[in-house]
Amino acid sequence: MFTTTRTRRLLIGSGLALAGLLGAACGSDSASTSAGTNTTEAETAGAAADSAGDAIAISGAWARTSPSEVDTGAAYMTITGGTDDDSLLKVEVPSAIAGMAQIHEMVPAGGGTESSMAMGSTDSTGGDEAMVMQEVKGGLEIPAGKTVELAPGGYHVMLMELAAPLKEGSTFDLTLTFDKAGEKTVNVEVRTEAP
Ligand SMILES: [Cu+2]
Repeated sequence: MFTTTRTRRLLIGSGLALAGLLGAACGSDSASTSAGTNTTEAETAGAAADSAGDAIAISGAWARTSPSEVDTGAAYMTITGGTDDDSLLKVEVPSAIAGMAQIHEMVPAGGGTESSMAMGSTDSTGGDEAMVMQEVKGGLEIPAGKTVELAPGGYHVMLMELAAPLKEGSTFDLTLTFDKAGEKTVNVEVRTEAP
């Protein structure tokens, strides 16, 4: 799964025009095959922001199965900005799934943040570097035309007070509220690893 994540990050780094490619790649794991196809689209990167009505897009939403001994879980997705800069203000989860949801980010331990929590080994990213997670305050920025990944080891939607363990193959809705785009509902699939 890290191969996929890294590939996507490389793609993201190479230009605004990739927003479309990433959108097209959602649902299958074809991002790795699109690396060589962006040459011509890159030329139109400047025009991408001009296309009227480009809405924020959310793809690949999934949540990791949760062990029965914890009452927290995490959900991930890819958010691609629309025509305007926007920000994700809050995430809501049905009470039948969890008591509350927060937007979190992973930061290196010892980063000087006061409100961070130590990360449990169940969500380890596999590295030796100690990471802690903290709530993203004031909204998660989604710049116009840029793609923001919520992925293991980075930003995620923290599900707290789970009503029951997240079982593989089940699904639930999350409601995302953006500053400008308003409310968007995404269906989240529970999986053991990234799609
Ligand atoms: Cu978290």
